[in-house]
Amino acid sequence: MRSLIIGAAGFVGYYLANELLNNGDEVYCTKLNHEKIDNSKAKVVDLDICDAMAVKTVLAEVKPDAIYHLAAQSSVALSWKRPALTAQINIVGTINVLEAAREIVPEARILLVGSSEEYGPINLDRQIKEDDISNPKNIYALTKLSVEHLGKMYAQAYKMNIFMTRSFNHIGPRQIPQFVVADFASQVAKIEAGEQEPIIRVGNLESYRDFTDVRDIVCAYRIIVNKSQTGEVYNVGSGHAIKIRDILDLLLSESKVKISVEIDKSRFRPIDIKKIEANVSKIESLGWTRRYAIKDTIIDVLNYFRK
Ligand code: A2R
Repeated sequence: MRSLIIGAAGFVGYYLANELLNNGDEVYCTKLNHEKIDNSKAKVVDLDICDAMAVKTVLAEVKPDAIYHLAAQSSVALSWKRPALTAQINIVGTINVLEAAREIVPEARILLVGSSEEYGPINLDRQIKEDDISNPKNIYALTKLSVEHLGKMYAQAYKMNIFMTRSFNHIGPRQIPQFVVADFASQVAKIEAGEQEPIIRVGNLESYRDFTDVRDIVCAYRIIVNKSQTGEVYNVGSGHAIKIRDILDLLLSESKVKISVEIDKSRFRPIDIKKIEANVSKIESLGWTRRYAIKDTIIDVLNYFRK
């Protein structure tokens, strides 16, 4: 299978390229002009998805059997500051990918990656399912829900093979410290190295999130592309919510030095969700199971920042 990863220079793209190569795919990766791809076995092409003609040119050159569309403006914080840019990249960029695929590789199997953020501030005492209501409360989440609807619409209108995810928090080495586990782990590593005073600054520790190792996430993406029916949406997560405080406590217990904790209210989100946990029975029905214990992954992230 010839697979094209669009937006492969990001956090997930690195792991997805390895996952597909390890499973025998021929892998093409796109990146922005200023980015680098850390993989000698993948073929690399520059592509800005906001350029509709350039997307068509890449698809005509590569002729992929499968397209994994990861390219996005993926920061919630930046989506508030640059809403039009976020919509341009996430919505118009995805339309450019879908239109190019419709014209050039209409049989290709296409994955559009969405987010658990699409569900919004739910208040459930059970796991959330794909057919529960979405109520996005930030610009990023709204663009991702739009992408999901676009995918369903193209699948139905043009009989294309398109699958969507609502991916829950994923973590692993190489993630940037804008995300909570990487943020805490990088602070612990800096304190150990004497680069930060022995105080860790944190936001809301009382919420629960569903964390999964990024290597399990990309395995789910490969399985969806290979096995799913068109038009389907999948929760991709672990099915186990962890309290943010427990992640911090684990990292503090692993620290080589004594660290105190300071709550920084500026790190709180204006609208936050107390607890969100994925129901993953739909993705499991395709044969996917989690392989990585999340505590081991958290320690891997700490060791990554120590290096
Ligand atoms: O924003 P940058 O410079 O980090 O580049 C990101 C890239 N990207 C684009 N690629 C092509 N054309 C564009 N106009 C464009 N704008 C941004 O997409 C980055 O290299 C990549 C997305 O990777 P990350 O931001 O690291 O996201 P991650 O964690 O790999 O998540 C993959 C997907 C995204 O759709 C997320 O929204 C979703 O999973 O959670």
